Amino acid sequence: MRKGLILVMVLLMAFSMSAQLFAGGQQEAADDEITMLFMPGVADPFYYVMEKGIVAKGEELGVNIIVAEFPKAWGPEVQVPILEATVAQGGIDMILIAPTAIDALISPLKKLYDQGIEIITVDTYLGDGDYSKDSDYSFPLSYIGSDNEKGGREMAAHLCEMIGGEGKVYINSTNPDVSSVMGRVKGFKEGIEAFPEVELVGVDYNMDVQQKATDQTLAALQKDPDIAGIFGTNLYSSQGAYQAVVNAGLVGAVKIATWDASVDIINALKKGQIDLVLAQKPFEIGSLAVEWGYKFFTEGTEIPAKVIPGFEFFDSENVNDPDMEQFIYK
Ligand code: T6T
Repeated sequence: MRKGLILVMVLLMAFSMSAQLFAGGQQEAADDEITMLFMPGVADPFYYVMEKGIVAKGEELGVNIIVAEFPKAWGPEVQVPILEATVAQGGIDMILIAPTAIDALISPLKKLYDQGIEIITVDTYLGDGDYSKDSDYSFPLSYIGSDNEKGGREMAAHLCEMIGGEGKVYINSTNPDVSSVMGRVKGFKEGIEAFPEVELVGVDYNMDVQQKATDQTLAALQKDPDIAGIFGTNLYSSQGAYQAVVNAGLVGAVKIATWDASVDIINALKKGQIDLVLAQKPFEIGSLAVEWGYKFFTEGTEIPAKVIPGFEFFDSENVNDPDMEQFIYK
């Protein structure tokens, strides 16, 4: 049924292209245009850069891009109403969405999929992210985003080395039910296993509220004054955590490894308030999502179940390198 629909779309596009040639290259009729909706996770620099990648690729390929209102806070209760209201306006062929929870988005997205709308999840995924196996969340075409577990493992190795292979470490994270940060925490825990003298004293969840991340990190530092290393798993966790270390007067004494390259975080790295930053590639993630979606509609190409762009590390040695500038979320 759905395959039939795609075939009709491919045929329509082919017909429209040949009609254009015949008519001397006139503009394609608007109703043949592919329309994709971008539904970000929250209003933050990471998703603003992803939007840029989506819009740029959309312009290049002639895909009509609709960008939903950016949710002001993290969570399905904010994201789902925006998603449903935007889709209700009609005309959407594909949704590129960062689901704000692994479970709560399954049913709302399945409903839209059953109406004939294709889904790609970007940055975060549903369930365990394996859309190739039979499950109630196998309907998205692909997950396009970072390998968070790998990043978590690498952050752990770097942080453990920075603290000399021994001591207490602490994690500040966003929500316990979001695939991206779940993967980062899991990878980090796996990574520190190689360092038997390193002890993880706790993980706090700030629900993507920076002030809460600061308060939690300060409390953790009061409880365990000998914490030697901190891992911030996303932008607001990282900004909140390093701020706590600054407020506590512990810059230099506590090593900080952070995820996401906001301008604030990079400036803190330049000032020596942060030691290591993992930069994801939100522009590339967005651009790839549009490109794969376009190929799916126009050529019937099967999209790989996972498309994983890499990431980059900033440290004090390369932070002023002009080649690294492109990885700052601006
Ligand atoms: O770290 C990114 C994103 O990958 C994550 O899923 C949610 O937080 C960010 O948007 C940064 O704030």
